[in-house]
Amino acid sequence: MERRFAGRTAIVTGAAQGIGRAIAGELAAEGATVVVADLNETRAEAVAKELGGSSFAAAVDVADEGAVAELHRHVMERTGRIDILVNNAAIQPFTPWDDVDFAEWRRIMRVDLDGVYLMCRKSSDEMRRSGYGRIINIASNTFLAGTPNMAPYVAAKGGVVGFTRALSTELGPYGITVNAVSPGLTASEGVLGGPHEDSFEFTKSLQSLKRRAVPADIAPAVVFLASEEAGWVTGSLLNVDGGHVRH
Ligand code: NAD
Ligand code: 4PL
Repeated sequence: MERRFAGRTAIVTGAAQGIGRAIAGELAAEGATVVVADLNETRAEAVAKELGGSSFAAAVDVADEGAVAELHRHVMERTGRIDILVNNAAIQPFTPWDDVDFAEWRRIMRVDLDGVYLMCRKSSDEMRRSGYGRIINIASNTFLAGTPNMAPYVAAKGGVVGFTRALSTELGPYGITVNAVSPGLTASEGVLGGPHEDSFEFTKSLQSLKRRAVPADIAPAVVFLASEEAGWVTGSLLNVDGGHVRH
């Protein structure tokens, strides 16, 4: 196994399960010290243990400015560096748009958009100091498709793509790349057993590739963008959805 990430520290938010967990696994397998950053501390601890090596768990609510600052203090104290940030944590509610009240709209924005801002704001300070960084924001193909019953989520993910482009401009001069990946419907723990489970058959009919995506289908694209080899790619959106929206 190649060890492209030996000596690197990678923060992966929402890594206690699903797509984040798959990304954390691939980065750790190639030598990264992965910070399994998640609201769910118990599951994050279990994943960190499974990753082994120098990886560790950290409890964080990405929507809480103080908690994000504390996470960064903790990671810097433990590893002295932040090379890779994967903003993967998000909530994916499914509600007819006119049943979403303003409080619910704000809750989704806080986690899915503000959380990405808060994490980028703090991690990029450390990346600027070292003159190297890789930021990968997990968007969604719902932004490209305008998927029904997810209006606040689609809006937040559109914000993530816009912020990715703006931040790539701001951080390029410091040797930091900023990219986004947009998965399509994927069988994560969060999706299985939830309201999106019923969408698999219809989504499969729209995809070029006729099966369900699993987290392992998404992780390699993220790992590529986290690698040194992706150094000339920035401000991009890489769509990974089996040919659903064909972006
Ligand atoms: P999931 O629901 O299975 O897991 C999400 C993880 O994030 C959980 O461990 C949860 O505890 C954590 N989390 C939630 N809110 C948090 C917060 N405020 N702070 C810290 N951690 C928090 O998710 P998934 O389906 O694997 O999705 C991962 C990413 O991929 C998300 O950004 C999602 O929007 C995106 N995505 C998913 C799909 C899909 O179909 N699964 C499709 C496109 C995009
Ligand atoms: C196509 O990001 O991309 C449902 C739920 N269907 O969260 C998503 C599709 C969902 C998606 C998503």
